[in-house]
Amino acid sequence: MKNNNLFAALRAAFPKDLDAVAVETDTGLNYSWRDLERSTAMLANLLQSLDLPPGARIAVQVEKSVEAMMLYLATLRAGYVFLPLNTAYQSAEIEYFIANAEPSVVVCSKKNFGWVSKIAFKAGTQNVFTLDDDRTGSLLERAAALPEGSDRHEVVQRGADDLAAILYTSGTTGRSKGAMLSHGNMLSNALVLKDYWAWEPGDVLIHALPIFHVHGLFVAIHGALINGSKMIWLAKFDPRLVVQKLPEATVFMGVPTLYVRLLAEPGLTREACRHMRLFIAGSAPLLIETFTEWQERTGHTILERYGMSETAMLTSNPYKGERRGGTVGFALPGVSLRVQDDAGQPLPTGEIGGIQVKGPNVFKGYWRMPEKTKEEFTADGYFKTGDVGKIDERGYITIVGRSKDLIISGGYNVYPAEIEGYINDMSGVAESAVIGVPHPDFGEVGVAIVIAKPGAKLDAEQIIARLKAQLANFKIPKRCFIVGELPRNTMGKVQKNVLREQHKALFA
Ligand code: MCA
Ligand code: AMP
Repeated sequence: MKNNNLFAALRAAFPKDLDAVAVETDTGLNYSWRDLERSTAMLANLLQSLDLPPGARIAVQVEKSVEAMMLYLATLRAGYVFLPLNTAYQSAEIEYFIANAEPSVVVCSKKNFGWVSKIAFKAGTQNVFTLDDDRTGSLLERAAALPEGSDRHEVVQRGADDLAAILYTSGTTGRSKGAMLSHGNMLSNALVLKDYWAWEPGDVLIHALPIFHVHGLFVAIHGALINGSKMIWLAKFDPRLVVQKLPEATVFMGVPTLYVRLLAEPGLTREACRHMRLFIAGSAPLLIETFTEWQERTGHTILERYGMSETAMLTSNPYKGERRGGTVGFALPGVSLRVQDDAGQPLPTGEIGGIQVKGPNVFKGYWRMPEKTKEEFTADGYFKTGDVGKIDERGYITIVGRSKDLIISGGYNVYPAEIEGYINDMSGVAESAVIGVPHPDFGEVGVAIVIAKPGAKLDAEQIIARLKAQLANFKIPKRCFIVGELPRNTMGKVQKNVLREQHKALFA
């Protein structure tokens, strides 16, 4: 029987020479394909030795490292479900994810072990480990202590519909939802992109993104591995280092903020990019100014694509044809994409409406939220993305906005409802509105507008400081204003568009 485990497909693409370098790091440490094979086998054996139930979730909140990637691959290999968590998340956020996902294993950093393990034990998780930053009792140390032969492991049999990962994505109302992605979802997307972006032998990817979201974890890692390509691995995005490494690479992927910061590097020249084949951008809108300036500076045209946690990649500008700035290109092969009006009727070419999608890449639903899942799909099986856009006569798709109240800041999603909830819980606050405004570095950032209760005195800086103590840093509004009232329409609804207009030049 064919094994549909995603890892089996990635493993099959490893080059013949297993001693060649698979991952080169910025610390000078290199990992061969054999290292990937052996370490993932050991970690998979270790996970299996824990006697976990089928479908067990492995929740991981660790700094980016090659070992963290190996843990991801080992989880696939052993047939469990990977649950990556942003390192910026603080205790309330982690508490929610762990209570909701009920992982059998939690892996965290040494510095967070105290509070994370407390949360995990409280939620009934018996297995809490560090990865490798604390040699005693860490997962890697345990794996190394396994009996001889533990570096061999037969990839566990999985079906295409079996779960491979859960990615939490926030909702416009209520708490985060876990998007369930299967082995088949991810493999189909990886194979389509290999072809669409014309990956070729000898390609080398600069990996500079975090590995707890779709872009860095799936698009970048699967892209390189399924092509047997080497990765130049940066633990943290450093524009100078990226420019230095460009002559050794052929492919780069980044959110728009990475491109903006690279353009500020004097070393970014045509000469530095001479060896490069492809620059790919996504996760947030790429400004036409960035697109054009990049073309002028480097001679390369950035290829913009569009995706979501629930669907992986949906559309892409073409590799060979015209890459049109301001558009996200065409629906990928196998992806059906349509634009509908609010009444659920298809719209003619060029008209703006809700983007809906269907395809082998579309997720299996939200973890333990069947009702929510049902709401987000149409009767004929299309997923409602919450993005608003149009398709032109040549088939290019443009995203013009979002029907979901969402801010995308430096490629990270921030849900105003979540931040407003925290502000509204503070004493003396009557209500608040969090809006996104343009920002030269992050594309968009949050700004909080707060109304005090009668007689209460509020301090904007204190509100920001309190949020910082509770929430992931990228969610913190960059500015806070205390005002007398919020603009409302005749229905009494806060007019966020009016607030956005008022504050649009704040960071100009
Ligand atoms: C950091 N800060 C931010 C952000 N990142 N503020 C707003 N938005 C952000 N994204 C703030 C911190 O709170 C801190 O503020 C200060 O900046 C410095 O923090 P630091 O961590 O040092 O920042 P950095 O290292 O410069 O990070 C910026 C970054 C990072 C490199 C652009 O945000 C990043 O890696 N973004 C990529 C996100 C990504 O991979 N998204 C893909 C999602 P203070 O000093 O006040 O505390 S996948 C997706 O969207 C879909 C599926 C798709 O299509 O790909
Ligand atoms: P996430 O929840 O992190 O998966 O974010 C997915 C959202 O990011 C999408 O629904 C879009 O709103 C946005 N997005 C991703 N790629 C692009 C892009 N190239 N242009 C505009 N928005 C994008």
